[in-house]
Amino acid sequence: MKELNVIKKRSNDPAAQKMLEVTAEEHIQTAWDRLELQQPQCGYGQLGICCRNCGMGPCRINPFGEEPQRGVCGATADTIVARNLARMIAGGAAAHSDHGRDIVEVLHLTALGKAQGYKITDVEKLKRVAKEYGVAVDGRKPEEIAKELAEEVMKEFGMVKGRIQFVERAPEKRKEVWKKLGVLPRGVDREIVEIMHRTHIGVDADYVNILLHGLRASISDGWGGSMIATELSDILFGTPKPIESVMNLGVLKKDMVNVIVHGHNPVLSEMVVKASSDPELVELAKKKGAKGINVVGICCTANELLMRQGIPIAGNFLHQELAIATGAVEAIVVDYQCIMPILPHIAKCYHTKVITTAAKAKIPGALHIEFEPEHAYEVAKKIVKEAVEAYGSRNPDRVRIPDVTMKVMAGFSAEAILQALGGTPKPLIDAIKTGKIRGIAAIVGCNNPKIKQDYNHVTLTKLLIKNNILVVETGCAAIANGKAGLLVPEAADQAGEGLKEVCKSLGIPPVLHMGSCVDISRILVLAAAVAKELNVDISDLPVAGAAPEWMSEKAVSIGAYVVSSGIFTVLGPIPPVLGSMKVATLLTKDLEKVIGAVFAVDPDPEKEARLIINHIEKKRKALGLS
Ligand code: BF8
Repeated sequence: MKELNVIKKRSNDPAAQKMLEVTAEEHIQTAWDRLELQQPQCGYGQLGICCRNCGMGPCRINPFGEEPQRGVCGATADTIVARNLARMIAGGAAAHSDHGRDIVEVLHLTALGKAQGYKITDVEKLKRVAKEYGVAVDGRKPEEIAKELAEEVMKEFGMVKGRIQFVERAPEKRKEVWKKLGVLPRGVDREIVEIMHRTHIGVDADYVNILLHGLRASISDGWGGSMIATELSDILFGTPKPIESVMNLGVLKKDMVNVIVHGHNPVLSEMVVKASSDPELVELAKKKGAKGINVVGICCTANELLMRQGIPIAGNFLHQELAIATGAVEAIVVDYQCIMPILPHIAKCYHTKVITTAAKAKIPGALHIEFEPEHAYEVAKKIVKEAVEAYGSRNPDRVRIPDVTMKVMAGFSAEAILQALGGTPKPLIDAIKTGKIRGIAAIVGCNNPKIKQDYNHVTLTKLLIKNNILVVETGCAAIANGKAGLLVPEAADQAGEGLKEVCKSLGIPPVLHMGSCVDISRILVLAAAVAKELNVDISDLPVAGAAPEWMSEKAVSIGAYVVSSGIFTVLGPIPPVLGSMKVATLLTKDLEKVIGAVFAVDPDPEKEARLIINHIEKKRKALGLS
């Protein structure tokens, strides 16, 4: 069995620590074990200096300055590192944006009356977004507006219009920067495809040119695909408002059928939640001896459901294997992104069914029930029924649910934040001006077994709020801090005096949960609103970003569009760029002159906090604030 001190080094979360004892006892390998087995990891890969982009390779560059210094085609380390990083951005932007496209399709089908069980929930937002797209709203039914809006939004993906509508939401000064630099995105798919073209053998070899295009594609994610996913999800399922719930593995119930929804797109999970209260299925669950059906979430699909419906969250990325090992999960229902292909292998040790639902994301060993919006409710019922049927095979002797939960308050969409402030960002700006709030930090991103689970998120967040920096969060970062008790109004007691006073007067936590990873677009909208009110660029604001435990390509795209939006961003794990000092210098230094922000990298959360505090104070000074 793994020694306790090893387990404690793996996760900061008491529920995870408990489950790591169980997995060790049961000889179940987890991501942490597999990371150990991968050591030493490939040095060329870590530095970003291997290239597999053609059949003359794979090539690698000797990092010690000796031969080979070029690939077979003659590509240098600078070209190879830039190409590899750009391809990571393409992967991330594609994932977010394809998720966005799926939402557009469901909105379109809903408008046509062809999507079973869906409806347009936020008509006010539908009209607001439609107006941005020039779609007439007066005297029209919501369905008519939604149909035309969905068709207009669909054009954003190719290059029918040659520009992305939501980019107009950025402050004028930011758009000028993008225009001057030639990085205004023309279409979401266009920019992603162009990365793949440029990084093909024998196309773009200029590392600056490659990376600038990477930024362009990332902007098409943040201000395009991701923003589309967020805004259209709000129209379909409702714009989040402050809501209370609970987090961590203790949300699994010993005497109920437990269904975990995991992945990203709310079109599946919303319907699973609906089906779980279907009287026919509840009756069946009771017949099987359960008290009912308990739906909880993992990863960003969890955030989507928490934000709009207050559905409890079982955990973040590194909790997915541990949840199955509780022995209390009947089904883990997944769509796409951040789903470990190991899940069916672990589920085999229990009665758990892993159910894949997306045609584009099948996993060997899983049960595949294809999700179609046209028959959404029926399919969701079929999925939940599989879970209910599995309850009879549960072995009660193997059920070990850690008794760990934490209360949270979530639901802070940009609209909800503005509403809490009285309809304008002015009170927030005033608090920043007086120095009660020194600035705002967005902490986002994943878990990564290279870093003690949640430790960097929680340590960094605590240090920032203590220094009167309001923290906004999304994704697995928000779940980390929710589990740690920082997403409740009482957490204001851990904040500095000024932030504490503001939070207490508004009754809000010092750490605001703004949603899933595509919802980082909400943070962009908020930053743009503040910058417009002050008549400055986003890069002038006392604002910073951080991804202290990032691991996915989506996080790379996010980092790129956050920096492109003018926000200084600190990364925990080192990205694979150190094989080229020129690329590393461009990202951490030279970008400042052209785009007004840079990356910094530090795996130590205390140093990350210092970097952010210094940056915020520097920006305050430049704005003439004390
Ligand atoms: O999109 S934070 S591990 S779940 S990639 Fe994945 Fe990272 Fe979690 Fe959501 Ni975002």
